[in-house]
Amino acid sequence: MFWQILVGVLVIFSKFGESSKKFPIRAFVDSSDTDNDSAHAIIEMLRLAEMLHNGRTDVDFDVLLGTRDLPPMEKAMMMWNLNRIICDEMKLGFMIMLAGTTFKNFGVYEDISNHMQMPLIDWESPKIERNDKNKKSAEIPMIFSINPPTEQLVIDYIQYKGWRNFVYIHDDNDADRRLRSMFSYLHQKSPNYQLFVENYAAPNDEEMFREFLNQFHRRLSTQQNLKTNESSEEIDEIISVNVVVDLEGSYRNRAFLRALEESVLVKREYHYVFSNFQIDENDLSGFHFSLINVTIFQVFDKTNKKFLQNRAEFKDLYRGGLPLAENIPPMAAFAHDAILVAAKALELVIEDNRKIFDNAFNRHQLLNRNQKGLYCRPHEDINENRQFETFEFGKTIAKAISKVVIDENDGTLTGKIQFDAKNGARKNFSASVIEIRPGTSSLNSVWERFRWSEGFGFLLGGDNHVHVEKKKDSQQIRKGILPSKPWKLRFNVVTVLVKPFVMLKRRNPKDPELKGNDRFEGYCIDLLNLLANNITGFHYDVFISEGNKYGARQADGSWDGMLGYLLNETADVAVAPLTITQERERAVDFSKPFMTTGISIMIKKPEKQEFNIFSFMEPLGMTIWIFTLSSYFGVSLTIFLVSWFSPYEKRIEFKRGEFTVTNEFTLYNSLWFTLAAFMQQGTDILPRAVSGRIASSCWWFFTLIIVSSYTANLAAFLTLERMTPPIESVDDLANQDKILYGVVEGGSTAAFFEDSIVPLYKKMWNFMASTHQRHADSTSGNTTISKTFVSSYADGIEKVRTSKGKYAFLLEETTNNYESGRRPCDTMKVGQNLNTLGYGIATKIGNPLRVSLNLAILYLQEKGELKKLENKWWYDRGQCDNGMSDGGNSSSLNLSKVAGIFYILMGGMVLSMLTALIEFLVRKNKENWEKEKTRQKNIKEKKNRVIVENLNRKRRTKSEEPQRNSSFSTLF
Ligand code: CWD
Repeated sequence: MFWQILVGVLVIFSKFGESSKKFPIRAFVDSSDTDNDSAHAIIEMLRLAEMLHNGRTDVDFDVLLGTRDLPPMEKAMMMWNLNRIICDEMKLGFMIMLAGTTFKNFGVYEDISNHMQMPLIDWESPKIERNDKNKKSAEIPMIFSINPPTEQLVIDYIQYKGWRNFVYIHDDNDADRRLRSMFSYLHQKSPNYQLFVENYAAPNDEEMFREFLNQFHRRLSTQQNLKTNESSEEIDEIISVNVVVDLEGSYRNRAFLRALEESVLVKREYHYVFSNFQIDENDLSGFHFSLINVTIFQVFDKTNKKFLQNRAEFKDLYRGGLPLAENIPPMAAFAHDAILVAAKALELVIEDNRKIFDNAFNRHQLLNRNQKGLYCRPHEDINENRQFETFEFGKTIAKAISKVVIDENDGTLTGKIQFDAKNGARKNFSASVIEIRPGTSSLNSVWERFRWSEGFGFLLGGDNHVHVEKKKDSQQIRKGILPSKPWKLRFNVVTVLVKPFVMLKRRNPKDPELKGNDRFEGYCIDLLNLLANNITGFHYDVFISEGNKYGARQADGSWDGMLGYLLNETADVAVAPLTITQERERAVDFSKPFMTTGISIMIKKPEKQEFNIFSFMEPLGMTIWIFTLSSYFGVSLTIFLVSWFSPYEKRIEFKRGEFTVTNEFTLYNSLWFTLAAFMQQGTDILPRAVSGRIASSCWWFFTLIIVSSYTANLAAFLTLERMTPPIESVDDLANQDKILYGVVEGGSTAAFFEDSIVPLYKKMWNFMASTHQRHADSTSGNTTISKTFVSSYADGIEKVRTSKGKYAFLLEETTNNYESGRRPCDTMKVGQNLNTLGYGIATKIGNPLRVSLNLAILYLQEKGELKKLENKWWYDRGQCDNGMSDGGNSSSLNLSKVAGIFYILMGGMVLSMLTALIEFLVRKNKENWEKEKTRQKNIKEKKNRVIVENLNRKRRTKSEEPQRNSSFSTLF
């Protein structure tokens, strides 16, 4: 290897050292319009071709390739900048200019080339014929295109396919001319062939291609639907849409192809023809073509032996230099051939006149009419007196280029190269046509290649060329895959009955029996409808999986349920809440998820808080009330006792002329004082002794806390209808054993817990298994714990409803939410989901329908259709008020909760009035009694007085009988 490299290097050095002629040519490589890889590959291929030529021993000159990288240029300044760059290069002198022009910069190259008579070999744009009025028809063109024009090929292809109309998507730049050229060729060839074209200009910004295609496809779909509705006979005809994409530059073509891949509503009947030689097979990798027919044209033959050998040598020589691009874009192949054409043209010039360039060089510096270099803008040059001079040898070289005929044997990569002497376009070239269409029996698309040769048309085996119109497609229709006439086929869709995904429609017994797909309704049924609207040919019959089984792997490796149907090809598609799991993914293909969910907990809704007229008491528990009441009496008694004992509590009062010792804190007053304090009121008596004050302060502090706690709780309690669930998260559930929980036996939820490595879920699985086990033992009469695993979701939900809050069920959120919104509205979801799951549509591995399903699902998702469906089946039809009571806003404080305080108030008032009455009566009674007592007393006194008077009288009468009277008076 070392020797090889050494020899190679020596060859190159010896060539430089030789005094052989070196003819400078200049390539302008624009990396702003191509990606970096492409620019790199172009430079590499230019160098490769230079080496190929310079390695030839049968010519005595080398080409000296100089490459000039063009920096990105602002559109407005492009003309000026590019012109300056090219002219600067020209001052150094070169004999042929090479460039990959674009529509934007072609004018600059064209001007310089024509005015300076500098031949330009263009590797990018197919020859663009200008209406140059100054140009005489016999004049040799200065510009030659390696990239062949495809107008004839496109027309031959259209005729070969028998298309009568096509859509032309173009860049707008040169579309008219190209179309004219196509139709003039068609007219020449088949004057009676009727061909209609519809024009669309592609957006300038490649980022907009996707949006453009979406709109385009939507429009075509509408047109197609209208056509199909107009005539039912047309149903047997494929209404194909043929699109010729004519974009400039590999970058735009590739971007378009990418957008096409991402575009929704792409249908199988669309046929896209990329009419430029801009797309390489490598660009197609990763593109499935499961829905779309694509045709590309190719002139680059990568299998060219000479090229491969040359490339291998080049690799060795340049090891350590530029890394070789793996992917050679077609433009790089054209650039490669441009060098070979330039070299061949120079060879022809020398062959014609060996001495022509003898005086054209001074120490490898090109002289133009004996002056160094070429000047585009002599007036700006240092030598202002210099005349404007065209390139002395330009016309000669251009003439030689027009005569060049080289092919693969000369090392070309794009076949035979020859130019039209009138306009410099390539002629007599051959191309491969690669037709790619969706596979009918597998995911792999079908590739078909055939050759086309200019002037001959399509070559099918030997030299037979085909001008016949294509026969009708007679492909076999096979079940389970997209057929060539899609509407002939009905797909079998398997599903399961699960609310609200798929349900049997209810009907009146009098109504006729429902048949086929009409028997079902639900989210999945609506989804299928949407899919059918978006995927052409997707017509289906729904059936239910036996035993309503989703699909689980059996001990022998086989699958039951829906997966089983897919695998034995009874069903083509499974549309159901089927979780995408890695185990299932190994057995079938899943679409992108159409819904995401997760395992969640379902519990019985806790009883709603009942309010009564004494609800205002509920902020404090009954024990607190009892303790408070006891404290009230206890504190009152304490205050009474300490006041009674304490001498400081006694007051000395002067009343009615005498001193008395009093204590205000009687038992009655003590009770009144503590009550007033509890009610946050004051009284006119306050303790004076320290002991009484201590007791009072403690009571005040106690009442402060109790009353503020009560106030705080009261607001929250009375304004919220609390339904505090016994558990609020999975941790709550796992860390208790009062409430049992379970899953569906053998389901994907059970598998989640069983296979989980998360300690919490493992613990839950063990709990479920152990409680279930204990149930099994209960048959022997040991335990009565109920069964935790259930056999269906319906059983699990029923169990939650009937277990009085002692059973929680773990199931997917979708069902949980649905059931929580259904009558009797007695279940609810608590906590976050335990995981994230996706439901996907399953197809048998390799079924190309998957790609269409993916696109359609993403489309429906992006348009919000899936969300709409979810709302329709979950929330719009909900039967529960989710906490909002019929009577209005539950958070308002209504009378029913606080009526008790009004009753107490009224009771208090009535009691007070009664008390007042009693007080009045008691008082009255007392007064009457006292009056009576006084009257009695008076009567008694009166009686006594009468007796005394009688006595006195008697005495007096005696004393009037002198002795008796005086003795009576002495007695008193
Ligand atoms: N499945 C489930 O396990 N729980 C559910 O609530 C519903 Cl709707 C379905 C089945 C699961 N998705 C599976 O694919 O096995």
